[in-house]
Amino acid sequence: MSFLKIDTIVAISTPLNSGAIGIIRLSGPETLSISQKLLSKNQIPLESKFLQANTRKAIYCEFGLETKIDKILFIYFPSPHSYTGEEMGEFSFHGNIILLKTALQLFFKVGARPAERGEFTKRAYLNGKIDLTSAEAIAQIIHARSQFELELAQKNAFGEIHKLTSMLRSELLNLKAECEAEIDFSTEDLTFESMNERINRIKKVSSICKNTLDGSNRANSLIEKAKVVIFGPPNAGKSSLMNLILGRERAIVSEIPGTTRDYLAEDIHLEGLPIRLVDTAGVRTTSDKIEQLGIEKSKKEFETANVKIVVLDAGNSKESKEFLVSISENLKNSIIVINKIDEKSPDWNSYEIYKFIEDKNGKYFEISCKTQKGIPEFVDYLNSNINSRENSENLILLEDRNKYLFQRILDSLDTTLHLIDNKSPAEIYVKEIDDALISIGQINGKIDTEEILGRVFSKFCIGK
Ligand SMILES: Nc1nc2c(ncn2[C@@H]2O[C@H](COP(=O)(O)OP(=O)(O)O)[C@@H](O)[C@H]2O)c(=O)[nH]1
Ligand SMILES: [Mg+2]
Repeated sequence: MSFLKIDTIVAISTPLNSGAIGIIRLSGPETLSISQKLLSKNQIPLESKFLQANTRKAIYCEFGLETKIDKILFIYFPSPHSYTGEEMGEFSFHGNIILLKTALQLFFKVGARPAERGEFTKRAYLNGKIDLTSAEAIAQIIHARSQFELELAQKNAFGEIHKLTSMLRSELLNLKAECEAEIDFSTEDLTFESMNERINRIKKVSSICKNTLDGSNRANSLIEKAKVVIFGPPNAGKSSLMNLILGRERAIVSEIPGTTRDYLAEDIHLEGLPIRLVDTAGVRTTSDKIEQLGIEKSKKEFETANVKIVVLDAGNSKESKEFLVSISENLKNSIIVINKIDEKSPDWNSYEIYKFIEDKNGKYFEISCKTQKGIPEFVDYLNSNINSRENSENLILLEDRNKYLFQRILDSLDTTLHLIDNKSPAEIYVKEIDDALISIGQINGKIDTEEILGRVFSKFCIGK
């Protein structure tokens, strides 16, 4: 039995702006008595018998102390059948922030205290409703900035990391049991075969940890905005292509070369992934100082791009070939777009442009921004190039805390292998296996410290 007094906490759980409804959550042992002080129907206070008879049902009632401030829906969740596992109340007000803040003051007046960041979820964890990785997944869902990131967060919420660590844990426990049996009972050395088996088992766990860390690094690099840069000579149709991808007239398109003198960037989503699309100034020799600066900046953008698109003018064979030669080192990682195919120059073939691109392992598309020819194929390719690049099945979203712990497990296992290699006895390396098990426990929150909890739950918003 615990003698610690648990506070009853309250917070606004919906975003702090106006909406159809705004929800206030209340959790803790005083939930029923606090709710009763604030709720009434036709000015008659609601009785606790009534509330207890109507658990988890929406009750339409009035809210306020002497003065009623709103008509609301109230739901009472008795312990342990609530988000936190405690007694809880959910109050759906009209979604006005001044109203919600006034209501919050009334809760404080009758004995609730403001919840800290993530305190509801922390209580859910402490009451065994969710493990730590699921709690983290809730924060990841709330903060996901793209469809892709959301999907990874959802996998975690459905237990991806939990499954992984449970599997690793059982492998390591087997290994530990085996070592301990050897320490306790064996007078003879292990056979070569069983030692080999042990080493393989450790290597297997190691490689799972390594793959997990790799998958998380790749996921992060996909979540970070990919920079897609459109580059090329002036007047080739770079800005036209930018506008086509964006689906609106963002960049100025004109027949005057040098119209785009600086680079233009727009943040968009392609196939659920966030990208930064950049249109640049056409590269040419010019005496215009400002245009020169713009060209320099554009070149830098191109150099640092994750996806490089080079636009050429099919009506201008000589310039196109010269441009390709000038970027030949970048050709194999660029998508070459030959635009204005509706005005293809008669001498195009004599410049052997396709051969030049193929020799350098480049990929090209013939399009026309004017007639839209070839655009769907190009956009499909661009999408698949951005999504690349990879099967999201092997990707995983890990908090820094968990990355650190997976690395710790890996380090312990490396040390174990090293010790075995040096013929150390099981007494020595079983301690490393113990360390690895502790790290796994910290990932799941089976072994908790206040410090870990503080770090995990501070990422939440108030009211979660
Ligand atoms: N015929 C033809 N003209 C185009 C095509 N794409 C763009 N243009 C024209 O080429 C000129 C330059 O286009 P713009 O997008 O400003 O080129 P940028 O300088 O590379 O950004 C404009 O007059 C466009 O209307 C195309 O596919 N066919
Ligand atoms: Mg332009």
